[in-house]
Amino acid sequence: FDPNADAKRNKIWQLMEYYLGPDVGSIQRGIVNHVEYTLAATRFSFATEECYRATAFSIRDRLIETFNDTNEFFTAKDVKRCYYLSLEFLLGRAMQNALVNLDIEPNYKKALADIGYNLEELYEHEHDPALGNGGLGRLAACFLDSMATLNYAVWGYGIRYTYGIFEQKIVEGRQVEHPDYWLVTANPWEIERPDVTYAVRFYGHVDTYKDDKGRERHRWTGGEIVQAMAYDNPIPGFDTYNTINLRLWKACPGKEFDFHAFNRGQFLDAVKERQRAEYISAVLYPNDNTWEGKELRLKQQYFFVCATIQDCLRRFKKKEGRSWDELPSKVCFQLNDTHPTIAIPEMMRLLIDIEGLDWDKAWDLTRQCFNYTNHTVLPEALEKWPAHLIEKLLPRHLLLINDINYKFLCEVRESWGDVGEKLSKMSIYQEGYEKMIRMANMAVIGSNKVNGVAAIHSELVKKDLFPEFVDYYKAKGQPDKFVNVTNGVTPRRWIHCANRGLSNLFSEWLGSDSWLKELTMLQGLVNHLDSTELQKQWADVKKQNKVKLTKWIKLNCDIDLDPENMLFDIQVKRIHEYKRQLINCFYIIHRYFKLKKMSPGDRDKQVKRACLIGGKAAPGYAVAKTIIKLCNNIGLVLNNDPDTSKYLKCVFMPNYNVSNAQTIIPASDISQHISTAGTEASGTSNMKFVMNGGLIVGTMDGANVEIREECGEDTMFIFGALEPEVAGIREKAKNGNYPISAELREVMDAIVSGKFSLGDGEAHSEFVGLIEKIRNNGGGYNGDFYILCHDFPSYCKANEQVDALYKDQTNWIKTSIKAAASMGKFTTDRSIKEYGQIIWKLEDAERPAPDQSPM
Ligand code: CR1
Repeated sequence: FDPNADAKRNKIWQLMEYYLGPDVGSIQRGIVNHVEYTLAATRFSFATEECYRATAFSIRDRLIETFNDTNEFFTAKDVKRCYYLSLEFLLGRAMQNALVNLDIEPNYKKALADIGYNLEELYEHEHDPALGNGGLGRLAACFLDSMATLNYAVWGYGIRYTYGIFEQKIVEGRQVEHPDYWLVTANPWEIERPDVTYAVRFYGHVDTYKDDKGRERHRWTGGEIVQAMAYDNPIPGFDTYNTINLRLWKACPGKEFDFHAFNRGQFLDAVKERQRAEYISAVLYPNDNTWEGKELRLKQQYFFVCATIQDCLRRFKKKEGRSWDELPSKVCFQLNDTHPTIAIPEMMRLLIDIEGLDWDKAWDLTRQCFNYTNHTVLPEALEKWPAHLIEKLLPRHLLLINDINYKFLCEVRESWGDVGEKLSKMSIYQEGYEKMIRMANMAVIGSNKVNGVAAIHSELVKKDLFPEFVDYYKAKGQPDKFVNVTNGVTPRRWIHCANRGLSNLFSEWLGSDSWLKELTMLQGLVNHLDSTELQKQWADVKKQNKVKLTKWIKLNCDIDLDPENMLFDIQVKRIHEYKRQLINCFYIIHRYFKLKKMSPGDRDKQVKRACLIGGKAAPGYAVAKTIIKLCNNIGLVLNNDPDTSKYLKCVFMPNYNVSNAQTIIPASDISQHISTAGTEASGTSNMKFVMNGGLIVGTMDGANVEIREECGEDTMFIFGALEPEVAGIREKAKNGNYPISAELREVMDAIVSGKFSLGDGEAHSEFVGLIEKIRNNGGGYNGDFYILCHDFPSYCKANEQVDALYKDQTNWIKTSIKAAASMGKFTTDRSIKEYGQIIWKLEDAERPAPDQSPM
């Protein structure tokens, strides 16, 4: 007890100028202070780059205040916490988002203008932090925004990769990968925590011993120790005083030193050996929706999960007098796909080996704390690790997995009898020459709730992936273990930051900006559908966005587009066969041929179209890289054809990422979401496009189905086989019953004849390979697994409907308004509310307005 505690506190209070003011003067003082004392730059002339960093630091100061106070509030209230475990967070740039959410953007703009800097220009100086591949990582980032906004006590946990997703350059039409060393300019947004570190062990062996109560215990020893060091990234909520955290771990050498090597005089070798530790958090694996069974990847998974669970249990135990029984009412974890599933045996290890709980108690707690989100049913994405690899790297975990599996299968046998076939499907082990650990089965067995990410996908998860589990849990009285939570996107970034013109329009016509927190309010726009003033403003906003993208394309691709007269048709997403960029290429070629055959007079009656494609291919995915080359070559042929280039252009936009997306998406008239039905779990850019006034050309897949339900079928150009039809079509096709339309034949023939190879022999043989695989479909062989040939004719029709509607501009604009106004469901605020209520059982933990007077 310190009798002077209050006096000391008061003194500290006086020393601190509490709460940095939001007024222009305070902001300017903050920035100039950082120029001088953080950057040590000269205060009378600092470059824009330095101004960006000083401004970022001054914003971070404000974030830290609300971050600290939010944490203190959560602790004082002892609220239940949820931890979102993900190997990917695709945050995108932070500056504008932070200013918007802290509600200080206008004052920063003024403060900077006054000293000669343009805020929008500063935004462009930020290196896009890209610690994710695609939809899964971006979803995690949108989720964080909504978790903070909804005042949930959630923290994200992941890895602070030194290299994010590679930068894509296009050289002679081909993807070239450049390492993304994003920390080169330092990261002013993070808070380094050298005092928050945990030891993580790899390899070694397991000893058994008897404790003082005579119980058999396990001790994992030996091997290598790596330290995980925390970096905090404050995530401010919108229109709230809450700021939550994304804690990312960096791998550092362990604290123990190899004295042996040192004594032998091999000091430098010893240091070199220790440096290998840093390799664990060096690089993000660049695969989207494909699993690569590399040992380093498994190391990454365990590394971040081990540090995370230790950190979360330490926080739980900090409050005195805790009983372990309280754990499920205070802590839960969400596994973002199976990537962090090793957390389940890790939790068991910590509870049993370290905390001394008995097995059954530990398993009971674990099962209540974990939840698992499935993001794909594609077989190539489902993680299966060789048991011997887990045994080598994590020997204690393999023992625990064996226990978990054995006890689970006993439970099943008890209630179901010996149902061999079903048991082998539910086992964590996939038997065979090489025994494999099925991470998805472990995630289901160790979780309280399992969810898919869109209605159609959640049904497929139950029907195709886990039917035995569904039956089993139903029989056990847990019919609601499998649930759906449809994805969303945050309107703060994807409308307010990306499309300020549209955001202002919404606020003006709806009478306030409350729609940013209650997106269903957009529906109010439908009342004004017939207002020519609204229609005109709507068209103007779209025009301006198209002009902006046209400039971007001129700068990055040196291609001229006509934003006044061309329909902008956009497909941006990872390049993957299931996403069918190829069917888009086929249609573009078909359209080109049609134009070529027309008289100039007829051409003039056609809708002019700019087909814009973008996305990265995994570096090891050869087919995807060939598709990029094909897009680029189609562009070269079309854009240089004097007969048609005015009517049809094709552009491959390089290095698609979050910040480019913020320019690309608002400029679309239509966007393409055309996966084979049943393959795209949800898609999230489909939502962003429609909110920004673009219409969808799409299949009945993923969230398209629900978007159509909300917006009306007249707002979407739907085509293609339905999910229940796909298997039958594949089967029929295999047996040789597979017509290819004359139009598609013409396109394929042209590709095979070399029309798009442009004298490049290597490209030519790759293109021919693509086509021949599809064409030779039959005779028991599924060369056209994604049924491009089947869906092509209806795809052409959908595209004709696009042209027909576009010719009627008034109707087009009204359709676009109606669709955007009906997107209320697709905010992550709705998704996260559902997670909070159905899965996490969290309470609202809104921090009250700060008390600015000294105590
Ligand atoms: C899905 O392919 C979905 C995102 C986010 C992806 C995409 O349709 O929108 O997840 N899945 O839920 C994935 O990356 C590993 O699986």
